[in-house]
Amino acid sequence: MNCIFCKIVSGEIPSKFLYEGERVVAFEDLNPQAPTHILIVPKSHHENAADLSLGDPSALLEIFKAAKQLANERELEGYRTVFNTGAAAGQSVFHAHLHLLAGRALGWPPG
Ligand code: DGP
Repeated sequence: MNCIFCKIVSGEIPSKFLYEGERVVAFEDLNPQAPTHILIVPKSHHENAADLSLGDPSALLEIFKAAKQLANERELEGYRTVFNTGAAAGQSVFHAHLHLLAGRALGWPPG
């Protein structure tokens, strides 16, 4: 399988991990949409968050634990967490990942 996030998780593509736990890693988004834009990624490969919830629910819990830890470390006042699911919703990497966004006013409804 030619999955870019599997290659980052395995170390085949070197990355600086901002968080590493038993089932999850986090690293900066290549194309940041806010001053803080971190991707929180399960080590196991699942196409999207819903599949992850069935295949590796512990990883889904750890993703939100990592989000809280990263937000606390950065003393973020508030932050947004997003799972894009499907190309129509903007998903471009089909390995589940949570976007953690902060550091600017985040409009609602989202674009
Ligand atoms: P999504 O569009 O929700 O599937 O988000 C995928 C994100 O992944 C997008 O914001 C850009 C980021 N991205 C894609 N390739 C790489 C990469 O090789 N390294 C890093 N750090 N981020 C990447």
